Amino acid sequence: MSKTPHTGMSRTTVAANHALIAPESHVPISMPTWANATAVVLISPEMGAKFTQWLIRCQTNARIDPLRASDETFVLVLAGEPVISLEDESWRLSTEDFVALPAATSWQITSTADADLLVFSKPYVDVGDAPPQPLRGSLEDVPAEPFLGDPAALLKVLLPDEKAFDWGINVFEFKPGGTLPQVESHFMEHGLYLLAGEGVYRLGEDWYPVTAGDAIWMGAYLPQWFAATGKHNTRYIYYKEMQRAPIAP
Ligand code: UGY
Ligand code: MN
Repeated sequence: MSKTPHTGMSRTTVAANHALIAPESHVPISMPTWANATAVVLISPEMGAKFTQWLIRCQTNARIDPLRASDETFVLVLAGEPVISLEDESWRLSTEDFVALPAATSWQITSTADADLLVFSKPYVDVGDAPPQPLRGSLEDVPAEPFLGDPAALLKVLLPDEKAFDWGINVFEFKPGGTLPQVESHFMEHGLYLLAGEGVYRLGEDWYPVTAGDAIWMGAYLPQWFAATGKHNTRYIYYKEMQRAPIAP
């Protein structure tokens, strides 16, 4: 049987303050308390980030639970129909539904069939107020607003911009030719996952062709800019710190 020869080429790049992880580099790992599910750790403190971004693949009878009580967790369903069970309720989710699960909350995700989850997790930065409640939504229900007035760059803000939430998770949708309006540089990090489309991402002094399924880490102050190419809209979901000073609390 013939096998395509491997060329040793990949778009995956890991630098001191940014990374691009392309799908051909994924290596799954099991977790000690999970069943029938594997994780590709796309971004983690091991590369210099202060958060973790995961691609979790569930098989039949999958079960996932929190790995660290101090971490809050955001889950976007990429495919499948998993169920999330909280202390006194459970929610059946479908593709493009999301949940935000506070730290120190007991929860479990189960799936009777294949499901793919994109997950962000990080230690919650408590500033002494009541922590957020578990939150659920669906991407289609979140209004898309022109970013800085630009109708070619539409932004969906998935979490409330309130002090209980120390992070923001947003979805950007760019029309072909749409761009970020400025080369940004800010103390907040980003973890990003391209849901659809393609484009060119400037990360520091390098420009990378990127496409659906790519993950990107942007460290603090990394100059960043994006231009959407291709004939269809490009969408990415990303994490950033919110509502906290650079050294918090
Ligand atoms: O919210 C942001 O900082 C966003 N505009 N950055 C990005 O998309 N790279
Ligand atoms: Mn940014």
